[in-house]
Amino acid sequence: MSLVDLRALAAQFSVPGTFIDGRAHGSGHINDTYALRFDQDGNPVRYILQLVNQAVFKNVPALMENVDRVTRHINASLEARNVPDRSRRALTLIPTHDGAVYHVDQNGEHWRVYRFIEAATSYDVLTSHGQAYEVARAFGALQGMLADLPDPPLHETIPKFHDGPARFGAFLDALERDPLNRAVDAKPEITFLLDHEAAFSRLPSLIESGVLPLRATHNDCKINNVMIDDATGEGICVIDLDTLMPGLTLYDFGDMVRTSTCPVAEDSRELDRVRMDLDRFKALVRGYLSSAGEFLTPAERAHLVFSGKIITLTIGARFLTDYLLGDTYFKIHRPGHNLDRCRVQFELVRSITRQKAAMEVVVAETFPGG
Ligand code: ADP
Ligand code: GN1
Ligand code: MG
Repeated sequence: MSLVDLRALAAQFSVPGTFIDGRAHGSGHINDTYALRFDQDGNPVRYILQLVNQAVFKNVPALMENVDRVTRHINASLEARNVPDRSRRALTLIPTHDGAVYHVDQNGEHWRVYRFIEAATSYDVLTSHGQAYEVARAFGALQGMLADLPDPPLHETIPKFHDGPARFGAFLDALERDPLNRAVDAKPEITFLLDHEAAFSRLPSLIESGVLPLRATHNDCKINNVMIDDATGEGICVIDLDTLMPGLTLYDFGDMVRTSTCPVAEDSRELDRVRMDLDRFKALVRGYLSSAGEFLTPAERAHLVFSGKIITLTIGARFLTDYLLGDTYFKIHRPGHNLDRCRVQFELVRSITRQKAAMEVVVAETFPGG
């Protein structure tokens, strides 16, 4: 995207000051994200400009209605409790000159602008146990704030997003079609996944039987979707609200386990360094308890360890499916990137399986009586 284009897009929004420049930003796999700078009374002030991925999100107006409602709700919740520094603790959409929360360009693409959360970092790999605590506390606090979101329920921005049988079925379809003849490069991963089919229906059947409640959840609780304050280390703001919709707290917690207990990146090629670190898991469970402990039901608590395994397995399955289909969903930055990502997930599933008993003890000790 050229500077001229970014300037023209930025001009659609009610941002005070004069456009200076803009550049690609962050490491998300889905949207195109840019950091823009504006001169405001001689000071450079940043904003986030995002192109929402329409191949992934089929109904962007419905998605933006969710984001608008939720960001207002969170801002109001912080205000009601007189929380200081609120503009860094909740995303804020900047409207267009017409008062809309997104701009549609001549190609029918949807753009939005957020205030930039400054003096905070989103990490792809955590650097301390304290950060695992903070990430979990922040996502749990978001779940808590969403508990009193008034009706109607949020739109489902991606149908069947965490539906295990649907994800497994999509993998089987891809395997059968194998359009690029790539299955031959992924034989061990394919076998591993086929061996784990039974796990995919466990949480959906507990939803169906009413054992696990659907709540408004984030659904993409990877660690780089939390901004961590550079000065205090606090998980100050949850971002990436595109998949906020009715879901399971367990899908959220599972993604925290997937992304914050492993000392190497999601796409690392150092498979021998991939493992679920029990001390990080302890910090994660404690952080989650501090904000979500009050509202989690015993059934939710009972499946916290399994959630880490099933989400890691499911996201590994999605990476493998995308690899087989030619990398059309997740952004990739090298050949074989999705297969590398898949391998890390499956290695992590093995590590979680090996440490299941010790992880259950951590949960039992952290949630006494739960
Ligand atoms: P994606 O869906 O592609 O992951 P995100 O909304 O997570 O898109 O944004 C990608 C990255 O951009 C984030 O991981 C974060 O580093 C950065 N980012 C997004 N929104 C903000 C914001 N309001 N302030 C600062 N950084 C942000
Ligand atoms: C995507 O958008 P991002 O990078 O935060 C994906 C998640 C996956 C994750 C894997 C809408 O998250 O579901 O778990 O990649 N988001 C969507 O890293 O599919
Ligand atoms: Mg993201």
